[in-house]
Amino acid sequence: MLDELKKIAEEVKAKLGEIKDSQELRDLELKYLGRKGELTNILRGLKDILPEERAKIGALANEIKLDIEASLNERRGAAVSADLPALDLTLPGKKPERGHLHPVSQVQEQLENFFTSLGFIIEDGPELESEYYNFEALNIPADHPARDMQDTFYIEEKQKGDPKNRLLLRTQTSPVQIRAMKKYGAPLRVVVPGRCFRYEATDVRHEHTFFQLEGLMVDKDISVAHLKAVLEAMAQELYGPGTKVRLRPKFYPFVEPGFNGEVSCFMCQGQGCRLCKQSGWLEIFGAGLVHPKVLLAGGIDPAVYSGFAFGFGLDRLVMLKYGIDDIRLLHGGDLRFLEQF
Ligand code: FA5
Repeated sequence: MLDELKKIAEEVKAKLGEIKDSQELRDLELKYLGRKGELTNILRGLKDILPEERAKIGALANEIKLDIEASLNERRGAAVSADLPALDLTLPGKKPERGHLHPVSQVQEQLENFFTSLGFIIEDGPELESEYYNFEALNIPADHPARDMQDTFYIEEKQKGDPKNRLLLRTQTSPVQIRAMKKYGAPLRVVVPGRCFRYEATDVRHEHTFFQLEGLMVDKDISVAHLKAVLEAMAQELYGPGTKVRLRPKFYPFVEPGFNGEVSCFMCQGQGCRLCKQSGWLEIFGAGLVHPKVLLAGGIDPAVYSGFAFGFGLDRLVMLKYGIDDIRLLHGGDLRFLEQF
């Protein structure tokens, strides 16, 4: 038995030198000190040998066991580090992925900053709007043909009775003109960015869901000159100094007179190119002087106050800015597209 013990001690010593990782270390520990390990068996067998030999062999066996345990513990740290992959400090780090604002939000933010610098406040309105605010209050009665231009999604259960209670998805941000006038009175300077909806057959320039930005200024003696000055400053903020604005007559029931607003093409500086279809001008907004009936609906006396209003599609501005030829890409959710901005 003494020989056996010595043999075990020598074997363990030799094998410890060859250990490469913590798995091998665990195997070695089990082989000798495990429940059925070789040394454990010898210690268990001590009870069957003569008492005079038992003390001597027992002492040696215990000594060897403690020795092995100490050596195993000594090797443990090195074995665990061997498990870890080599650390290469020269490898490039992993860049955490970061999101960014949607291009429509970027342009919206730029315009909000611009208009607040001119003293405009920013107002929100409900996307689920009443028929009254979306149409009636804006001088578009139920039988008016202008409603055909802005067909929308109606909420079925809410189609009876007073138009103030009938609900639809708003087709424009203009209803917030009325809400803002009622809330703040005159004088007033407000811009309203927001989501709008129309019952459209979608194509490269039309979406059923898109964004507009509305502007409204009400004060004494407001004229088309004020409108043009503000729009020109905005166009220069968007497209650079030297950008010009031209207003051409267009009918909107809630303004009188009404205009189709164009800016000189920023690609060709008005010379004519593919973007402006050789005209030198880009059509970007609807505008006009607020109709007296609209001021009245907002609780403002048209004999004392006048105002201008404008509205444009933020998606279209983004399309122009980046040369995007299909509006449906903007809200299609394809990150390969969005990551370019
Ligand atoms: C209006 O919505 C008026 N409320 C604008 C206005 C405000 C005029 C204040 C006068 C005074 P219009 O229907 O033309 O007007 O739409 C304005 C802009 O919204 C369009 O020039 C376009 O840029 C955008 N737009 C309209 N329909 C869609 C659509 N289906 N998809 C994407 N953009 C659209």
